[in-house]
Amino acid sequence: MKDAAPATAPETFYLKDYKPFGFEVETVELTFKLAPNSTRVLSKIRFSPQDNAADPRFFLHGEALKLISAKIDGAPVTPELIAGGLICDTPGTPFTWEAEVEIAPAANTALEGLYMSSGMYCTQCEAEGFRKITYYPDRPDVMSTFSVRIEGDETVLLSNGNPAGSGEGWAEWHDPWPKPAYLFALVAGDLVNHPDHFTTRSGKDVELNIWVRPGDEGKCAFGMEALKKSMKWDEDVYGREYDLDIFNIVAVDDFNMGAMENKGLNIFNSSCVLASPETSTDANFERIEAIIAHEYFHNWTGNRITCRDWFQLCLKEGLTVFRDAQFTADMRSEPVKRIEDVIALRARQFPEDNGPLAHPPRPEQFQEINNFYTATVYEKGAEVIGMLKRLVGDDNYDKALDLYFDRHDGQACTIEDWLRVFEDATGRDLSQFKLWYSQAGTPRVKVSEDYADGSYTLTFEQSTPPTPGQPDKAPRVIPLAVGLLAANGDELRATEVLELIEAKQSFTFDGLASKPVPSILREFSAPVILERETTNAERAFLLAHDTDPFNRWEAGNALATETRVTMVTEGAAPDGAYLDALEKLVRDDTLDPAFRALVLSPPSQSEIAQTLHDRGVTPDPQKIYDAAETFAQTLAQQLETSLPRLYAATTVDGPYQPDANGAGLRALNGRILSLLTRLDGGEQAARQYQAADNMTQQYAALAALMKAENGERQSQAFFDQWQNDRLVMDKWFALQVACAAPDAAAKVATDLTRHTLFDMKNPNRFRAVMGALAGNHAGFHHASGAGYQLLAENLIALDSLNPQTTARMCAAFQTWKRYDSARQASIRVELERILATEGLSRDTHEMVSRILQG
Ligand code: 0A1
Ligand code: ZN
Repeated sequence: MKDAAPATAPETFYLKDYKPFGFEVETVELTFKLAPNSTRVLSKIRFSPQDNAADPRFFLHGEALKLISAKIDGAPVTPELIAGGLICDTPGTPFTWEAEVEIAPAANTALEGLYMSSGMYCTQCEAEGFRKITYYPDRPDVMSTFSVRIEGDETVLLSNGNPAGSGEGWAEWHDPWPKPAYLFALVAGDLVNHPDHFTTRSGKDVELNIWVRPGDEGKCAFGMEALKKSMKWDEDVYGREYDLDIFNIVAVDDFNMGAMENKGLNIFNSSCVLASPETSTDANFERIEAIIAHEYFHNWTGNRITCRDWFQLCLKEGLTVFRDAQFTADMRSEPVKRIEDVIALRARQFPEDNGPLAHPPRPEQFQEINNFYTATVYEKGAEVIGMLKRLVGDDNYDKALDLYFDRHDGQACTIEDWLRVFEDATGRDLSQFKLWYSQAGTPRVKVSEDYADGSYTLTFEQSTPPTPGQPDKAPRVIPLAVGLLAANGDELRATEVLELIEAKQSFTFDGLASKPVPSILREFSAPVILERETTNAERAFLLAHDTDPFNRWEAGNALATETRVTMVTEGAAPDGAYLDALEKLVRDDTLDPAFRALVLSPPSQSEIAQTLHDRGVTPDPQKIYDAAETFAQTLAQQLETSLPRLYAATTVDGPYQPDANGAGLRALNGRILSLLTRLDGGEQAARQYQAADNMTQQYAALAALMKAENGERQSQAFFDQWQNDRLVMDKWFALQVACAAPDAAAKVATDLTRHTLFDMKNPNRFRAVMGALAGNHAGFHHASGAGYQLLAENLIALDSLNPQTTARMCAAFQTWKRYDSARQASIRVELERILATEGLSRDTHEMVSRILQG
């Protein structure tokens, strides 16, 4: 089921070329006769030509389909089969198209269209997978109601919408809400369910189910609670009610992404829904809650209001990520969620935005849309909405959203529609703001300050480095949340949002008795890089006193970065003042443990490499690794006398609960344990491992022990205990590689690819090993080039099976221009080797070409 190799240069699609489809699709009726190697799909589709349909011929997408028969209004027709679909004459008046095609789900390792995973049938149609199921106008602006009949031997036969009848070996479904084909879904398998129900605020009873393979039914309760909380939250906060009689979630083992919001039938990567205290960590629980919410929230932002075309992807994804972040903040801790999101943004989106793959949240061209499910579209797309909300204010945001739902329900929309809603609701001109959607790159905001006669002036200068295809950028609207502190820590000015609209602009605060300490970009009010000359003393002051929790953490993060940079570049010892500040903070029991854990978590080695590169220093991965080790060892020694007390004080008693408070304590406890292990050789960690009744503590202990003497033995014990649990085994695979020393990482990963439980066709397992390799900074970038070579070999092997996952993982090479010429040369060899692979997919071809060119 591999995509055909691009014989010539692959076709590029442009936003500016958008044209509506010439026909309306009134109804779609599908019948599936399931068989692993020869599923028959019968379609009966009612088309009516639109006024603008000058051409009576129509084009339907179709890929990897065997056409058995086609009819128009009951009479056989012979369409012209072309690459990517078919062309057929039509009567020029409303007509019924009928086709029968054959497909082979068991051979579909690309996991797009209808495929099989562990014996069950399932589908993935976003973005353009429906065309692998039958001939159809597979574009999001073509919306229709679907009726589906499934014939198969499986005990559970599911599709979108409401059940419309069932019997021995068949089931029928009807979805009353018009939808694009990318939201179509079908599942058939011998599954078991975890049932529940939810009463909507208007009193409608909705049947809820989580469907899983037998044996997994004990891992559904948490996901179900998350679903009910999401349904309630969307009613309370956005006024959005669920709109079908039933909501089904299915867990599948083989899935390219996290989950999919198919109408009424969400399909989840099992790693993103199955949870139990024994097998899932706190981080897993939090992620599962967020993804369940994300998919559920799509019911309104994505499904009821969808995208006109795939260039508008961030319309649904940015908004839905923003909504799920609000939900998590409400369910857990707002500042902690914000800090976590900014860490993730810097780790995933900043490298993208500042490298060869940079693109605007609304791209203007693509070869393969699957390559644009990116951190920029999702996370930066959400940041843009956060800025909009900050600029118009909370009440106006609510007003605009109400108008959006009222005005556009049932439509396929654009970013222009979205912004017009805000303009109409608030009277504000958003033409400059719109640049956030069209310009790539992370803006730099340089700050300078001046104080005289009680007046304090902040001057900001914005600029954005060139990105592929965009050498020059216009100034954007940047909301800068700023507060001012007095030297004793008192807040002189509460947070105020300054609107930077010029390339250079000043703001003055009057009536100040002395020069204040500014706290700029509070809550990370815009996705920019702030450049300001400051001192470690001032950073330490903000770490101790800032009233904005985000900026408090940010000050600590900046101190950590500075320390690490001077260790790498000057061979300096860890900064004593910073170590003292950290110690004080860690011991401050009045602070939220989750916050303390975050302050204690060092910036990633990759982030240090980026900082060095930004400052004109070529990063040496081994030196960065050594500095990280030295710093952790020094910190452990500094805290030596307090560690046992802190460990005891942060140990959670009683049965495990995956709530935010417990998770925060355990996060801090885990950080302390890893420091303690550096001093006691793993004694405490071994005790914790033995005593642990939950995966969070078991895993934390194992991770700490991996570098200690008995790491290997412990890892074997973990394997023996969990070898039959797929999701826990993914953790085991990943941890081996993540913890490997720089010169051993490639070898460890190579051995793991030869392990009997390694399965390249399972994206989770592939990512566990190869993703961990790419994430082991010093190991991946080891001077031998072995890491690069191993990843390239595995990407080449995977490409013929699963182009989508291969292409996504090519991004591991996107930072290659940061490194020295020898490393760049080794990476270039690997990228060119991938590109020269015969039959390379369009997906991977596009990614590697962009990385090489940028
Ligand atoms: N829309 C889903 C993510 C998703 C996207 C593409 C997929 O296959 C190419 C699968 C899932 C979401 O945002 O959760
Ligand atoms: Zn989404």
